[in-house]
Amino acid sequence: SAINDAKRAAAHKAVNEYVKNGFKVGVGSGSTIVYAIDRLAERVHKEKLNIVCIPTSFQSRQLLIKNQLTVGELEIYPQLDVCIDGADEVDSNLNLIKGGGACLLEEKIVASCAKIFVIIADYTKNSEKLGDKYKKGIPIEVVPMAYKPVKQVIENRFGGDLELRMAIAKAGPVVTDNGNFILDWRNFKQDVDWDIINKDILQIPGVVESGLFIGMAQKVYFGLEDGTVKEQE
Ligand code: DER
Repeated sequence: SAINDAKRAAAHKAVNEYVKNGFKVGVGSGSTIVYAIDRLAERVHKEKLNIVCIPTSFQSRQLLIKNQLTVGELEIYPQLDVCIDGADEVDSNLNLIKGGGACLLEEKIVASCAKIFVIIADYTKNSEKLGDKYKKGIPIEVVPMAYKPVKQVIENRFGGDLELRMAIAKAGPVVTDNGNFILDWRNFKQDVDWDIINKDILQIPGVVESGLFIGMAQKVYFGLEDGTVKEQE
């Protein structure tokens, strides 16, 4: 499909341009990263690259192992050369909404440890303002016992509405790789200073992490419908 071709084109370009021999590479989660892991495996095999990959979820860990890539942990490699990850939406300032796959906590930790944070995305993620394209809401990871007061505090203080993310292949709410719940915050005001709002939200007791990645990404590769790749810095 055009979207999968776009994901693949962006993923391959990012891996080709940012991964070098000897690198410690943070590897994101989701569907776009699958193409990046394929290309990493191809390059390691063809070029005999010696790289270590640090996963950001059970999903990316399993994919790395399946592709016979060397898996590392932050405990051994706390400084990474690059982190490559997808996004649910990218605004004109390269601020991101992430967490559509409920992997935002480890993704933000690993991204924060990398010298360069590179995003790979198809054209449907490219927007002017956060909320223009991604309508499922800003994911916020919370300690399960606190999800109701956190929901109320954010709705009262910032507006919109937050919904506890329910699982599909499991009864009850989604439980993240780190044992937490996800609240999806919809109908939020778009003309706001996301850096300030994000910092306020992270102070609310019970909030573990938000899917607002503000000022973190240095580069985005957008796969376009015509198969080309647009780069934004
Ligand atoms: O859940 C996540 O944070 C994913 O990285 C998400 O932001 C992008 O997933 P996608 O590549 O499947 O759209």
